[in-house]
This record gives sequence, C-alpha cells and structure tokens, in this order.
Amino acid sequence: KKYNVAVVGATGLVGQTFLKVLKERNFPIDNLYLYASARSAGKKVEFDGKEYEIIELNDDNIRDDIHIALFSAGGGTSKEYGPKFAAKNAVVVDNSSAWRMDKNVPLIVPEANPEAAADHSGIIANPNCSTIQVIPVLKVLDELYGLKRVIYSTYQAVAGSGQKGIDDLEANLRGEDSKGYPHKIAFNLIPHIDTFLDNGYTKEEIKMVEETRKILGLPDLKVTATCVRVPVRMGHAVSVNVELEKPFDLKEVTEAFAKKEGVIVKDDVKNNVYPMPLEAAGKDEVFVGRIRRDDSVENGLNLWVVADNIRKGAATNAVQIAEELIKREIV
Ligand code: 2RA
Repeated sequence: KKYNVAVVGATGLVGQTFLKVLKERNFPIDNLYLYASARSAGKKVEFDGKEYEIIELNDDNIRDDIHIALFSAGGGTSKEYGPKFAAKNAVVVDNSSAWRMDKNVPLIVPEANPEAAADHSGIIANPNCSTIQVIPVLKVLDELYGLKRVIYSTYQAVAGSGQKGIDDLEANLRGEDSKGYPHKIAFNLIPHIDTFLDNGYTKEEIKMVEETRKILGLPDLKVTATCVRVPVRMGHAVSVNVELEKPFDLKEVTEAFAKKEGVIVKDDVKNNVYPMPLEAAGKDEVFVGRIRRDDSVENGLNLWVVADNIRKGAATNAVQIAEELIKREIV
C-alpha cells in the first residue's frame, strides 16, 4: 500500500531533510504534496527525479486525501494548521513545540515509546532535538536499572536554529555580526537557546526536562539541564550525568547500548574514539561514548551522546513515527 504524504514547511532545513529521509528510506509514497508559506509558493522542488510545485499553505489548499502530514514550519503554523489537517483525516507528525506537552498528543521517540502512536487524535508530536537523541540510551538504562536523576549539559549546533543559524556562523567567520543570535557564535559559546523564563531557565532547558519525563512515562523523574549553543555547524552533543536506582556493571551497560536499535557505541578512548558532531552529521543513529562511572554519587554514570540534530533530532525521528503508523496500521 502507498500513502499520500504532505510536507508542511517543505523549503526549510528540516523540510528539505524530510524529503531526503523519505527517499532514502523508500517511504511508500503515492502522492506527495509540498506546502510552504506564500513566499515560496510556486517554487519548484525536486523529489525522486520529479518536480513538485510548492503549494501555498492556506485554508483553501488543505487537501482531503492526505494520509500523513509532516510539519516543520514553526509553532504558530502547527497550532493553526495541525488541527485543520487532522480534521481532514490526515495524521499530523509535528516537529514544532506547539503540541508536545498537550496531554492528548503522544510525544514519541520510536526507540522508547512507539506504542503511544495508537493513542493519537490526529496529531503526534516529534520531541525537541536535544531530547530525542538522549532518549534511546536513557530507555536502555531505565529498563535495566531504573533512573533516579538526570543532569544534561548540551552543546548544540547552529543548524538547530535552521538556515539562519548556519548563516550567522558563516557571517561571523567573515567578520560580520550575527543577525539572529544576540552575540557572535564563531569562536564563542552562547548559554542561551530559546527564550528565558522567570525562573532563570531557558525554554529549551525546560523542554528537555518535561519531554524526557513524558516520553519515558516517568512524571516524577528528577531532571535538570543547561543548554548551550556552540560554533558547530551540524550535530548536537549532550553530556548526560545519570544516577541509577540499582547498581550497574559498565560492561553490561556498554553491551546493552550496542544492542539497542538506533544506537551506536563509539567508546575506545585509547584509540581516541568517541562520538563527535563531524562524524555524526549525515547519520540517522545516536552515538554514545565516554561511558564511565561517576563515583561522586551512588550508581552514577557519565555519558557523551551525539547525533545529527536535523536527522535523528528532527526529520528522521518524524519519518520513523510515520513508519510506525503504517506498521501498526494506524493510518
Ligand atoms: C535548537 N532545539 O537546537 C532547537 C531546535 N529545535 O535550537
């Protein structure tokens, strides 16, 4: 069986990567509809050797034969148009933060909670990129030993801000100021992703806390985060400090990670092998290394997790959710 697929936000960095990933994974597409704002309407985009004209996203153009709609056009667009596509019987897989914490919307990383797809009411949310990449390894640890506390420190690439983040890094390297970031990002670190809240945290940090709890089904898990933008083009890295409920064996942890689908262990420090953004870029897996005990607490573990934030952190995870819908005959 083949499906009618819409991509909303088709000209953006994630939108373009949706197309690449759909093609690479041989997604069973019957008809493809590419939507974007009026600015891009009429533009031609190539997919699988065919040209497609961008359809302007407006109320009149929402087709009623769409099975799956992949959204990545910003929170405002998702809030407004997600329900409109769902009302026409599409299942929306939304990459924005608009619906993630809505209790009627499943928030899914297929390596952790694919079964949640069955509970959708038209919209399924794709988690935040920095959250997605840590979930497969945390799921392994939770199943084996139980999670007690998690501390995240992130090192997030400029691609997380879309093309404008990449443009700022490149402009800075030419000596120009940033247009989007509040400071230069080249040769710098900016401990500020998304907006600040009254409690001193950024929204990005709170997303990591809340989304981790929701995906893992652990509403009381102790989690905290510090999120930092780094002058890396593509690929987020997260230092993950974990306290486990039960004692663990390091070799058993490493073997369990290696066995987990979607996770690749890169941990051979004698030969300088550890995950790095340059190597993770362009890949769909999550890379874990620097696996070591934290002796400052009972059952403490330190990890270094790297992934391509536009692929596993956005497009690939969303397409995997769409594949689950098909596998589970939900669509
Ligand atoms: C970032 N988490 O890296 C965001 C993208 N969704 O800025």
